[in-house]
Amino acid sequence: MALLDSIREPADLRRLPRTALAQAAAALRDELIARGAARGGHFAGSLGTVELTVALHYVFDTPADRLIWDVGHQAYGHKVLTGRREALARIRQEDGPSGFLRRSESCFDVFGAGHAGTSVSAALGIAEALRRKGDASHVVAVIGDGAATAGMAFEALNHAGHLAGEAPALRVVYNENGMSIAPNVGGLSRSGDVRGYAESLGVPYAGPVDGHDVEALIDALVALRASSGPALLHVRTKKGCGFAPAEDDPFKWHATTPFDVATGTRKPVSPAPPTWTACFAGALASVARRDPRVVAITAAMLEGTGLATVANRFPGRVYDVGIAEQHAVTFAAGLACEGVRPVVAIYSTFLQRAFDQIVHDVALQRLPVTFALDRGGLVGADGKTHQGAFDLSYLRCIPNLTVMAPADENEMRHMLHTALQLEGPAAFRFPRASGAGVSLDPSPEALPLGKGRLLRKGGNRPDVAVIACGTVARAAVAAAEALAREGVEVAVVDARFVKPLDEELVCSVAAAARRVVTVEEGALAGGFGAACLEAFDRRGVLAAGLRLRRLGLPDQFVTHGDAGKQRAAFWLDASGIAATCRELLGERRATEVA
Ligand SMILES: Cc1ncc(C[n+]2csc(CCOP(=O)(O)OP(=O)(O)O)c2C)c(N)n1
Ligand SMILES: [Mg+2]
Repeated sequence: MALLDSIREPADLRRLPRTALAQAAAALRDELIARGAARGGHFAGSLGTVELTVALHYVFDTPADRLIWDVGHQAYGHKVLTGRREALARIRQEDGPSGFLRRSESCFDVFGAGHAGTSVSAALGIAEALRRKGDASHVVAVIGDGAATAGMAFEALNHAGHLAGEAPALRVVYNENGMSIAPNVGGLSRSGDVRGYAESLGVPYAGPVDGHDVEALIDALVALRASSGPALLHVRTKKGCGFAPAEDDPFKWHATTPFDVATGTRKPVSPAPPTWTACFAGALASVARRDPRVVAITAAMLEGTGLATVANRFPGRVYDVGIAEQHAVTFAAGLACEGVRPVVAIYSTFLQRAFDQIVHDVALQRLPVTFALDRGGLVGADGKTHQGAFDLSYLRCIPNLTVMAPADENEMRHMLHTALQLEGPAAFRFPRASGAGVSLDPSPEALPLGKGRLLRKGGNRPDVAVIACGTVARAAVAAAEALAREGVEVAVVDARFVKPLDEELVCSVAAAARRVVTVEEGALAGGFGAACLEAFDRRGVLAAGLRLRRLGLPDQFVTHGDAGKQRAAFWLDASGIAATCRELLGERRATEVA
């Protein structure tokens, strides 16, 4: 029987002779390479932690001992060893396991993750709770050098060092591979003085140990387990270890689409218009060329935000601050104080981290910082931790902030330009998707502030008005065209601005049609439709008998799966919008909508 077949859970691994563990690690690596080739997903991170995963589950009595991975992208091997080997064939798909960690998925996933830098805080809390209960189980956090650039990791270690005397026995494994997704950044990364880092915070240090030497790892982890009080073990690994293309270019192989194992060639993807990300990068490069005050900031997502191409063209004008979204925002605020025009490019989901920095450091002082939120809306395979569901709600409530959502990539170019003309802060959000492929105006213009545009008039007396925010405007037009063929006249508004909302336009269109559907790819609670509802209320349109439906994301965390299918399930595609209009017109629900 193949070795991996005999390991259904970590207890099986612990029954193996120590001499069989290197072989178990080799089998695990082959498994991860085969799975990655077949399905894609996060890749190089988990190849680097293969021996560490085997050694951790061998030395610690999981799940009684609590093993807490940071982020989760490097824990695919952990998933294999904890009974999810077959399930991994469906990872990140609707019916399969998450690409990160979830308490609901396995008792071995002690703490859910997806965002970086949480493991040490969570582990310290768990260790303290166990101490209070008199439970002597061990608690181990595994954090990468990239994740450790997050402020929370410093805060947690600092706290652990302070508690050292009363000692909840927190163990931290610090996995240094020189990489975040891109090459890692930071003074600690440069100096490599992990000992100084730990000891200066009062946490005893051990290491460094070769993270691909199972024997050495086991010895080091046994010593770590025996330590009293907090302790940090420094492990050195190679990201992508054991798969040559990933070792050579771990940046490219952080995540992958399916590929050929023999050659490392990725399966071709069908041609599509440039992504929103690429269009944003192009727009940013052109404003950077014209305006020397413009700089850009990323929090460890150089490639994901498209800023890598801008950095190549404009060396010294792009800052990668590490996984430090809070710092990114306040750093930008500081730059803006002195006349620099920073563009902060952060995914919708990660900017959640920096809410108070946006409020207290940027908006309150009206500093002209531009926020470009990529991955606004449904993100597909990354799932619950990464959905761009909340940005419109969490930005809309902040005074002084202009909030925009482009319907297509041409409009986004104008919005970036508009934001950079303003005296105060502004944000715009766009989705994880290919662009619409529209042609781009030769030079961007400043859009009139707080003005939407009527995309379709729907005759003199429309039957329904659809007021759309962002990319759903295109689906709204398609819905209106379908309804026109049925003799229903639909007006369509592209709101452009969530704030200041074009109240004049939305209220006049609503008053004329008396039936309104608002559409947004974001949380309904506090989002764009809620902004319209407030305007309708304030201006008496509601009281005059408006019939209103708001389409958006419900009050739940949306899991991983196909974003297109999810869009349809939430009625955010053309047929869902059309069906909602028919419903408002008193017809029965269209049967074609699931
Ligand atoms: C708050 C937050 N920002 C950004 C990311 C995106 N991200 C996922 S993994 C990763 C790099 C993590 O580096 P490290 O912990 O060293 O793991 P490695 O990939 O080197 O194994 C980043 C930036 C995230 N998950 N969370
Ligand atoms: Mg790393």
